[in-house]
Amino acid sequence: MKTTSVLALAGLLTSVNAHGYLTIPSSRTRLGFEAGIDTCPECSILEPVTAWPDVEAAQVGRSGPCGYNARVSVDYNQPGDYWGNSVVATYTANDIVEVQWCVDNNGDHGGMFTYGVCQNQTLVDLFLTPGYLPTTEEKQAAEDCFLDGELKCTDVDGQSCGYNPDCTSDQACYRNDWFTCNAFNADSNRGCQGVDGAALNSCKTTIAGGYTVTKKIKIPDYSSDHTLLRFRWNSFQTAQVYLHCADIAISGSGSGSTSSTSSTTSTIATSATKTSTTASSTTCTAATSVAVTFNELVTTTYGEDVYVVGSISQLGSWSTSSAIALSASSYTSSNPLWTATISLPVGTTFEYKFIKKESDGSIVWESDPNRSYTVPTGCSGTTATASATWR
Ligand SMILES: [Cu+2]
Repeated sequence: MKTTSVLALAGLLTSVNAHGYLTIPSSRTRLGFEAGIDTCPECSILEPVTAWPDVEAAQVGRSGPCGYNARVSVDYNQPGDYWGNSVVATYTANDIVEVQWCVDNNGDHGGMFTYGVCQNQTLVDLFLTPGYLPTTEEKQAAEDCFLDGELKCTDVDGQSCGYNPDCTSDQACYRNDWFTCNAFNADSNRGCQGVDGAALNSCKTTIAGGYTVTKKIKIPDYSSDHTLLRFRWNSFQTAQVYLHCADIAISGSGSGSTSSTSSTTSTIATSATKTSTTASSTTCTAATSVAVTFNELVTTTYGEDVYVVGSISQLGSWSTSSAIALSASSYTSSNPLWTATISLPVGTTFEYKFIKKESDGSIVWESDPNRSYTVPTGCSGTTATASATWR
């Protein structure tokens, strides 16, 4: 009986084909997967909708800009225990950064994808408020804002931005500001997996193994302590759109930059009460160092301790014997948090990893690649947080 039901389930999964999700920066979906709550991160699907050839036609409905996974009944538009409460990456305005999603071997539907940042903080705050689930109207308003805040392929100097081979010049999909997968039926380097041409299982999916899809985006000239990067993939083959978001911060690009939090009057109900901290436009004493809190979710056993080690002297210059110990004072079985706060010079960019030290003295490293971080600039008293989950 058990075997039969497993086979039936496998058959179902195969018939619906799956799919893809945002992995770098860590999307809420990825965090849900790593926490064991989401058993199929590539299965958050908006369907059936018009996904092609008009890539902007679909209304996002319940899926919203962050995605709804019907398989596990998780709505990523609302912060959960493991996502949405802190940022996973801090970027600097106008920086060029690499982002990545993961397409499943069994569900590479071709098509096009895009990234976006919505610069209406009031609207985004609805998606950052614990206990608040945005309405369908609010989800659509946010998605419209993400489309307005598109991070165009063509904004990155030197990046090649092609047209989709499955799209003809008279169709709405004929645009190279979105990123494109290769031809759906190409003999080699087909579809989205052909973008990187990476090996099977270069990223994690749960159905048939994943392939990375990597591109560069330009972070907008905007600043926010906590906002969202939205990823959207429109399928060529199926009537499906895949939506995911990651919690990020964007620090201003230069001296004297002020928060560009939008004060536009929103036409939708703003039932949430959370407000973000906005930088004062009055002069302040510039911070020379910032207290950076490193939060790592990692389940440990008695006798294991967690440390952070990195490329700068404050983090031990990669020497595990000089690594900084994290505290387990807030650790619970449902929220296995290790944390440490370290004062670091503003503007410092470094790489780092978390490590576990076993009771016998042996070291367990996180898997590659190294994490990276840039200490934000700001007024004296500025603090920052780098949150992660063991990998
Ligand atoms: Cu699929």
